Amino acid sequence: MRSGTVAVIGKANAGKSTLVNVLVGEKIAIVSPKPQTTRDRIMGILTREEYQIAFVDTPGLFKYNNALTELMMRTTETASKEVDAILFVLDGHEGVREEDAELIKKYEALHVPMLVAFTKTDIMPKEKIPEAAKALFEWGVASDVYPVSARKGKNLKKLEEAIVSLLPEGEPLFPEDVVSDRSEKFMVAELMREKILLKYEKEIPHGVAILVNTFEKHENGAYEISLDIVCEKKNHKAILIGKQGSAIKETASFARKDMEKFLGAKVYLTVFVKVREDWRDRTALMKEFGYSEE
Ligand SMILES: Nc1nc2c(ncn2[C@@H]2O[C@H](COP(=O)(O)OP(=O)(O)OP(=O)(O)O)[C@@H](O)[C@H]2O)c(=O)[nH]1
Ligand SMILES: [Mg+2]
Repeated sequence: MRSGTVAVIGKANAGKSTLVNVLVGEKIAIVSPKPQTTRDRIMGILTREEYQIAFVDTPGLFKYNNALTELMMRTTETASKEVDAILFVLDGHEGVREEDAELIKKYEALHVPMLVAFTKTDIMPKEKIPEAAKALFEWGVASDVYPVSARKGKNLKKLEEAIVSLLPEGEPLFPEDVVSDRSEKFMVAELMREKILLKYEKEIPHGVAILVNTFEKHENGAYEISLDIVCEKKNHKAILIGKQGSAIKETASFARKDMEKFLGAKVYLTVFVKVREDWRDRTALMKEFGYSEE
């Protein structure tokens, strides 16, 4: 039996969380077209008869501009050093540059077994794929490059097999029915944040934190969930709520449907929008909202 942990690393928006979700076969991490969607390390565990891969999804690499993103980058750095292997995810359709190769080589220098997943190949011209792999090689990247499409499920079996070959022999680290190291309550907060990322523009979603105050399962199986959507500016609050609450109603309803799908039960959701001025630069508030060094 092979078993181990694999850090999934790459620039923000590269497609890491999408890839982890597809490989595990369940929604472990939220996904959006905006960079910096993932804020925590989240484990997604794939168990098969002959192996277990514990993927560690990480916040995408991004120049930081506040205490929260700085913490996110530290989270990613730590994750890359505590694993059996690294899966570096590169957005294929963005086109590769020498700086990508330099970044990959920085992780190769950690001397952890590593592979490169060259993803989103479904939205790039086919002939560009070998060209990109060759360019990476010429810039000195030593890791094997696997072109894949998470969206179309292309080449994933090959990638999975290659990942397994990097893992040590050993017993599974997690019971076979466990797919994530995160709680249902955490995922519910993340689903709320995902809908905000999808519905609002610019800085607003990046300045939002979700605080779940009530998470209760009633005897009839339904969940009662109450949460705060904390934003960092008064004018953000107004936009989040919208005219007569129309925007927030729509967003909450969108989130509730996904929570019901995830929990497999009816959800009664109450949301409040609050302001905590510039909380992303205030470590005490960050900690209160769940963002601190573990
Ligand atoms: N066409 C296409 N789009 C993809 C693919 N994989 C991911 N995407 C899209 O790329 C965007 C970013 O995906 P994420 O999985 O959130 O990226 P990430 O690397 O986790 O981003 P951060 O968490 O912000 O670092 C989303 O809009 C995805 O739907 C793919 O294989 N093909
Ligand atoms: Mg992500």
